[in-house]
Parts: sequence; structure tokens; C-alpha cells
Amino acid sequence: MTAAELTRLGEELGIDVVGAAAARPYAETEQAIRERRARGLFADMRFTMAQPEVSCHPETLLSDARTVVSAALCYYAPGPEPGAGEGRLPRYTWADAYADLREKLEALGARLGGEYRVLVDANQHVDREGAARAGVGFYGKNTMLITRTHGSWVVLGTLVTDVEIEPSAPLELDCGSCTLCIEACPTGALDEPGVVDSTKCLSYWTQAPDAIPEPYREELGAQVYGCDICQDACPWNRGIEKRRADREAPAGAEPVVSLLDWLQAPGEELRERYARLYFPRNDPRYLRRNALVAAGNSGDSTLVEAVRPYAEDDDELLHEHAEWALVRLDARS
Ligand code: B12
Ligand code: SF4
Ligand code: SF4
Repeated sequence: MTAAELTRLGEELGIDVVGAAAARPYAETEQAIRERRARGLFADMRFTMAQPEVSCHPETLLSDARTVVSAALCYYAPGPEPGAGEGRLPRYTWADAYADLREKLEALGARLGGEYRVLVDANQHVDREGAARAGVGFYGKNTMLITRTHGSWVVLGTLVTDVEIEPSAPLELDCGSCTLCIEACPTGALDEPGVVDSTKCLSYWTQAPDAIPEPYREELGAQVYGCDICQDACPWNRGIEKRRADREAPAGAEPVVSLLDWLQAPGEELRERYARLYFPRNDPRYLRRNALVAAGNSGDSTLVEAVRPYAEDDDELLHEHAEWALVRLDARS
């Protein structure tokens, strides 16, 4: 199959950017993972980092693997800022973009024929490196994979196949002298351009199995999960934001959440409703922890009654975050 035929097939299936590369080891990425792990830059994360000998070797993911097809799906939609009593979600979680992309890649695999394997946000494959090799985008200094047409507001997925596809030309683009994301990151997590120090990244801390360090709590503001600051700052994202400014967010999209709901809904219900988010062991206490931080930052005294029971909680994590929130709300009894 030629690269042009693959592009046409991608368009037919509603994939925003698609490209192909030979299924060969990602030697430099494997090296980068090992070095960054040794420097402690991944905190306690496992994901792709636990087994770089797998996640950087697409040639081992399928017997007779020939081609890595990388696909990007844009999720950008305009949406409201959080109002009183609300928390903000990062854009990629407003709907289940990973599920949409997975479906499209399955359809692509069926159309290509042969044996194939679909991996979207999976621990067995480093999606951004596949995308960079397949010309889907280039690495920004915020480490995001940036596409020419949809900026970095894309999720990435991968299809490994035994079908031979002509490699796509790599994108010969880079950030130039821009440093906007580095300046915008409130915690200095991007001070080494092109490398995230996860121990300083707000997105990491909202997903971590630990207490959120105190200096970062205030920086989170109303954010109850993830962080979009280094993407909001990026000039490559302006084009798509303008083009989609008048679009409606997809039905059921959830740009903001009720903090009261996150503090008071039954745990089992939260776990099910937010299955599209990663949080440790799917334990809703981590969503509650994040809501306590946002409540503490809100200055909204109507939330005090919902926060107070957690200050009595036996769970030390929730107890301590609630105490912190009550102090911020000036309501410690
Ligand atoms: C672990 C993980 C995280 C961790 C660590 C992120 C990290 N930078 O590694 C945390 C929890 C912090 C995180 C946060 C986010 N993530 Co994340 N994450 C992953 C995951 C599971 C693995 C990433 C990985 O393997 N990293 C390892 C290192 C080696 O990768 P890297 O940073 O890309 O390294 C390259 C660059 O450093 C580059 N490089 C090296 N030197 C230099 C120098 C310069 C100057 C430049 C420009 C580049 C450069 O080369 C390296 C590779 O060889 C992937 C899914 C997957 N299976 O791949 C999603 C993924 C990367 N995440 C994604 C998203 C959307 C996010 C968030 C935006 C979510 C949010 N809104 O909160 C943030 C963004 C934070 C950021 N600036 O990166 C998307 C990214 C889509 C895109 N367009 O790039 C992915 C691909 C998920 C998906 N399938 O769509 N994430
Ligand atoms: S996601 Fe937020 S905290 Fe993490 S590097 Fe980007 S701006 Fe910094
Ligand atoms: S904000 Fe500037 S430096 Fe950062 S990723 Fe975008 S273009 Fe690159």
C-alpha cells in the first residue's frame, strides 16, 4: 500500500492524521526511558517505563510485524470555564477520545487485512515515538507530539500490522526559538526542554497514588484532573482553536464537574462514571482528594459542609487534604 492510499483510508474513517513507519526498535527512546528512570524523572510510574524492552520494540508486538501505523484524533472543542462550585477537566477527557480512536483503528485494521494489533495508550507501546517516526507530528519542547493541522490537541494510537505500507515522510518541523510552554508551566516541570520532570508535573500529581505536595495544590486552582497549561500556551494550537471556535462540544462532553458531586456521590458510582480516567487502582478516593484541593482553592464557603466530614475521616490521605482545604477556606473548627 502506498502512503497516499493510507492517507485516503484514514480520511474515510475519520482519522485526523495518519502515517506509517517500518516496525523497527525505538533505540533512542529506550535509552531516554532508561536514563530518565535512573534520574527519577518518572516518579513511581510504571506504564511504558516499566518495560522499555517491550514498549520500544514494536517489531516484537506481532509475529512478522512489518509496519507501525500511527493515528491522531483531534479532541479539541470549545467549552466553558468552571463556575462556582465546579472543577475543570483536561480537554482530552471531556469525552472518551481513546475509545473513539480504538474503534477507528480496529476498522482500519480490518480494511488493511492481514494480522494486526491495536494499541491506544497501552503500556506496551510508546505512542509518541511511533507518531514522530510516521510523520504524524513532531516533538515540542513540552514533549507533546504536535501535528501540523491539529496542533497537540490529539490523542494518539498505534496499529502494528504484517502488511507492508510505504513509510510516510517525517515532518521536518520544530519549535524554533519559542519557549512559551516552558515559561507557562507553573511548576518548572519543563525546565529541561523536551523532557517532563513528572515529580513536578501537575498532571502527574492528579493521577499519583500519594498526597499532592503542598506547593502544587494552590497551582492546581480548579483543576481536578490533568493539566492543559503547556498546550494552552502553544502557538501551534491556535489554528485548530480558531477553526473549531463555533463548534459544539460533542453530546455528553464534560468540561467541568460539580465538586459537591465528587465529594458526595457514592464511591462505586464515581468509579463507574469516570472509568475513562486513569486513577490508581480505580479507587475513587483519588478523585475525592483532587476535589478537596479544588474546593480549598475555590474560596467558596458553601463547600465547607461537604469538606468537613473528610477532616474526620480515618483515611489519612483524605483527612489531611480536607484539613488543608478547611484552612484555605478559613473554616477550620
Ligand atoms: C506516562 C505518560 C504520562 C506521564 C509522563 C509524561 C511524559 N512526558 O513522559 C504524565 C502523567 C505526566 C502524563 C501527562 C500528560 N499526558 Co501522557 N502519557 C503517558 C504515556 C502512558 C507514556 C509516555 C511515555 O512513554 N513517556 C516516555 C518518554 C521517553 O517520552 P517523551 O517525553 O515523549 O520523550 C521524547 C521527548 O523527550 C523527545 N526528546 C528528547 N529530547 C528532546 C529535546 C527536545 C528539545 C525536544 C523538542 C524533544 C526531545 O524524545 C523522547 C523520545 O525519544 C503515554 C501513552 C503511551 N502509551 O505512549 C501518554 C501520552 C504521552 N499522554 C498524553 C497526554 C494527552 C497527556 C497530557 C496532555 C494529559 C493532560 N492534559 O493532563 C499530559 C501532558 C504532560 C506533558 N507535557 O507531557 C498523550 C499525548 C498526545 C500528544 N499529542 O502528544 C499520550 C500519547 C496518550 C495518547 N495515547 O494519546 N502522561
Ligand atoms: S502538564 Fe502542566 S504541570 Fe505538567 S508540564 Fe505541562 S504545564 Fe507543566
Ligand atoms: S509552546 Fe513553543 S516551545 Fe512549547 S511546544 Fe509549543 S512551539 Fe514548542
